[in-house]
Amino acid sequence: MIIPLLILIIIGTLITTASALSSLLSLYFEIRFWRDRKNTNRLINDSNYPWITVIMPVRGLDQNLRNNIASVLSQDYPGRRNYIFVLDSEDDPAYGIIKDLVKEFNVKISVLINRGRSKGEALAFALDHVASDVVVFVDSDVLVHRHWLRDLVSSLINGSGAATTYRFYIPLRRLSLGSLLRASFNMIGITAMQNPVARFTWGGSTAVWRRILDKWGVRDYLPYYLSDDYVITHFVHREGLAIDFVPESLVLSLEDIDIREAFTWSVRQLWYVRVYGFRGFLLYAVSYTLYAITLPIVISLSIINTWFLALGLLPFILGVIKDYVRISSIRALDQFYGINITRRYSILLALTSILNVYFSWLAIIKTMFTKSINWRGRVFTVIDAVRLMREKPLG
Ligand SMILES: Nc1nc2c(ncn2[C@@H]2O[C@H](COP(=O)(O)OP(=O)(O)OP(=O)(O)O)[C@@H](O)[C@H]2O)c(=O)[nH]1
Ligand SMILES: [Mg+2]
Repeated sequence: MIIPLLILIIIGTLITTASALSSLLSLYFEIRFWRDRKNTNRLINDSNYPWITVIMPVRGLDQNLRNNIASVLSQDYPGRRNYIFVLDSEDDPAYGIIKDLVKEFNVKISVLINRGRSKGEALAFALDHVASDVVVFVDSDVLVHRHWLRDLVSSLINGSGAATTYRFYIPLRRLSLGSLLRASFNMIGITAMQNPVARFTWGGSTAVWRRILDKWGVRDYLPYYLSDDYVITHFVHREGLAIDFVPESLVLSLEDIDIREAFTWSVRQLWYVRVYGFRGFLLYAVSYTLYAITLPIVISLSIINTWFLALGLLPFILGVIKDYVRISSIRALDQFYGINITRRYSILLALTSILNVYFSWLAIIKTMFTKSINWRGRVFTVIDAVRLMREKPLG
């Protein structure tokens, strides 16, 4: 009886100490990231900004579509810029909205129709119509500020191969637990962006030199992958150039969502990671399992000594502080963030990180058994994704 109890205490202490230490390290890295970040963007002469083409694939009506598109078009960018919107059909409900909206802007805009089967096919089609030095990919569900393009492209001028950023979710009309959980879950992407090893060119907002896309024939690969992020990241690495993370260009996604939809959404996000980056998925699964089992372990051990409870709660408290530091740093980047992300929302979102440990863990478990996803009305299975990938393996 004594020996099994002793083993339980030792294992329990090791697990709780590991998760307390790892959350302490995360907090340290978070503080260091925001403290050491340098912004050299505003020093570049206006005449150095290259000619760019912004490509937005669109399928369906995003909740804030009109404002999102208007923000992407209303840019304070010193160089020449074109836009390409690419839809799958004139019957798409977004088509009329885009056609109407673009009349209000005095820039060169093409609205193209590609009768394709995926986002990748739409992007490949749009790339056939690009002649500029830089391509900027942007999703229809993001709201940006006026310097978004300038800040992204500045990073390319400073020497990176691609400049990327990430999204931050805020509710559009009403705050709900679903919105908070999705927003909290989504923040793992910002963690990945802060680390050069885990960083990827996020398709929702990335600028890349066209010569890299042309040299490696990226256009020909895109239709074979459900994740454009995966393809472009691969080829920027092949080129030997850095992918830079530009927090100044963070985008906001204004959407309302309930818990059930937020869960399905999270499973879909993890499903891409499982299919295209299995090692990353495993790492994610192990670290969330560690966090998730900490609480039941310390609750059992607290029968012996209540200090175990204090040790076990530490990772959760540190997690809340880390998220609050992150959100406050984002709010301080620009008025755009300070106004749209309220203080009340920041506090609630940081607190949601506790629930998110279990939400993410359940989503990871569900993803392991998910054979197909539904992405904007299209169903894709693991078999489809793997078959497609094998037809055109990344060289
Ligand atoms: N033309 C076209 N556009 C698509 C298709 N599927 C998605 N899109 C667009 O591609 C972009 C990304 O789609 P989302 O559904 O926002 O993707 P997501 O799951 O949020 O993933 P992230 O890329 O991480 O934001 C949006 O601009 C969509 O409108 C498609 O089949 N055809
Ligand atoms: Mg999106």
